[in-house]
Amino acid sequence: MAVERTLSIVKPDATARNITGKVIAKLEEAGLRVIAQKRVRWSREQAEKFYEVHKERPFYGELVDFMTSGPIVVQVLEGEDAIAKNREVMGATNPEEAAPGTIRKEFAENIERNTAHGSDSAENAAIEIALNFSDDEIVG
Ligand code: 3AN
Repeated sequence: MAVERTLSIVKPDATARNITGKVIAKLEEAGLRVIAQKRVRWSREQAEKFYEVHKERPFYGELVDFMTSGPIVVQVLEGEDAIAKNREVMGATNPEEAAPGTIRKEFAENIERNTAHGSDSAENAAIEIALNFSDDEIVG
């Protein structure tokens, strides 16, 4: 295992319900450290760029609508095996399939409004972090 960084997003369904603290507590309890964080509202262009890999998927337009529907909290998380650990604590994409105790099992409304995002590989983590943070915003 190695110390890794990953990009995490607390999505608009969570900011709307005022539960960002509860979501972030789960990440911290799993041993992940928030080393950069900001609450922002994405433009359509930013959301389209971020989810470019999904642009051929049928849910792409709705996903962009959702991710621009309200503020989000973007974070860089750091820790041992952070990419896999973050995805483990988030749970499966579909909350109906998510394990008990995971963020999505406890908080997600459905497969789209699923509360949290976490990078799925080291390569994507680096890309997603660079899309959202400048080096001087990552403060440790
Ligand atoms: P994950 O976020 O678990 O890595 P991805 O990368 O397959 O899942 O999907 C990215 C985002 O797209 C999800 N977090 C969810 O908001 C949305 N999404 C995925 N699959 C669907 C679907 N079948 N219908 C609607 N939205 C979806």
